[in-house]
Amino acid sequence: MTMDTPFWNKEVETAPRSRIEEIQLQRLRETVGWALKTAFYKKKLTQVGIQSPEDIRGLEDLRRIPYTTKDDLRLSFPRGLLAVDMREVLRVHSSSGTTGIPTVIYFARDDVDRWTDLLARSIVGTGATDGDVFQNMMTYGMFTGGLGLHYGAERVGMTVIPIGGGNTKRQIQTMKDFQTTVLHVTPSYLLHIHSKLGEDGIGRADLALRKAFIGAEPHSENTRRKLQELLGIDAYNSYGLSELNGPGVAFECVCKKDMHLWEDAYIAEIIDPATGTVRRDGEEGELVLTNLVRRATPILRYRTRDLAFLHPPGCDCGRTHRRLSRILGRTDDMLIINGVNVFPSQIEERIMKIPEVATNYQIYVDKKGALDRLTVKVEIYPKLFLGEVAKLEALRHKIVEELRASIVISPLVELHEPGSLPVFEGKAKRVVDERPKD
Ligand code: DLL
Repeated sequence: MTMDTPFWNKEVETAPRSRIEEIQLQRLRETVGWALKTAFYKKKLTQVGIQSPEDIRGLEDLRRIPYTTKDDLRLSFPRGLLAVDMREVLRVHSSSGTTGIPTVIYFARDDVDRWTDLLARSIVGTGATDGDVFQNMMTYGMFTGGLGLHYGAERVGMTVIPIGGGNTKRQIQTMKDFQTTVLHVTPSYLLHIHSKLGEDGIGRADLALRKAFIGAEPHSENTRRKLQELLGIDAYNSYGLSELNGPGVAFECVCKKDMHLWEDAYIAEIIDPATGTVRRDGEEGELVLTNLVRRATPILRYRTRDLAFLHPPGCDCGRTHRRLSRILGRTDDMLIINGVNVFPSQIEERIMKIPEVATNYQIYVDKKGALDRLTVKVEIYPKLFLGEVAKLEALRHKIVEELRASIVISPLVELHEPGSLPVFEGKAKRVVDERPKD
């Protein structure tokens, strides 16, 4: 079955795999040429015998190139990965992480142009059009979620409201005033916005919302479903990271069955995070990405630390670019609770399935004596607090049991009134780990 679906660049989006590989090889050579202009890659590539783009004879030669890590980027700060003269740099972005030395990415004019095109392609793939009013609730500034989508939406011809993050009352008022139809927002903030609807007399019926692009943080299929049902919209997962431009690496199409990773612009590999061995389609592992469209800061085989898998090619929409699964965790956010590995995403997946659970939660880890203690704090709907204590206790017990079934260990569960847990206007910080570091 093929869905009737719009395209931005049908020829590229539906290109045969052999054509995609041809483009990849040509662009990989080009990228290696750019990379050899940087101090960092000149050393790294020469060490493995790659001295010019011609040394890349086929796509398999990519495997000769060593991986690049976030530490490499930090150590190269500020200009070790810059491949062009500063006069050519049009824009600088950095990752949303706030700790330590930032990782900076430089964009030349053609880099911004190619990135913008990937976003226009992603937006159109969701069925959004130039008739839509687009409210960009992502933080502007150096974070790529603001300007990235802004440019993409303008290229599509949408009416763009560059409101940026935060100020929930104003967001809701603006959605009403301009009859916003499409949002760009983190899933956690959209849940928060939903919980505030109706407070100032503006309810769902006053809004014209029809779609949301949700991304920049992990979330489960249940969270997507919950958002769609609560708001009566279609929500599309969007994945990217600043090191690889930002959003527009992978985006869901109208089918909403995981995200097309734009393979004419990125080479994706899934590897075993422990050994570095490359895995096959369908096998889970760490996503490694090579950027094929950025001249000012080329990045080869970047270890994202995101765990995911790739679907084999094919989709009902007709696009041939492989789809990336939801991000299943990070190689570095795994909690180990008394020897048991726990991913925060597993906890979210479970609690969001429970209808009494409202929109905010927090995972809290500390120590009781020598043992780790995991507490899951969840907000529940206000009317439940008016019920009997026994009912609340039964609900608490039910949540404990649900979680135990998923994460093997039995957490403490605390029920909170809506609005009592910390609220995040950008990316949520769901895990608070207070265990002393030794
Ligand atoms: O978060 C870029 C972005 C902006 C993506 C807007 C989507 C929408 P960074 O700040 O560099 O860039 O953070 C990248 O966030 O390695 C993932 O761990 C996580 N992440 C991003 N999108 C998703 C997603 C932007 N859809 C890091 N699902 C990545 C799960 C995501 N995790």
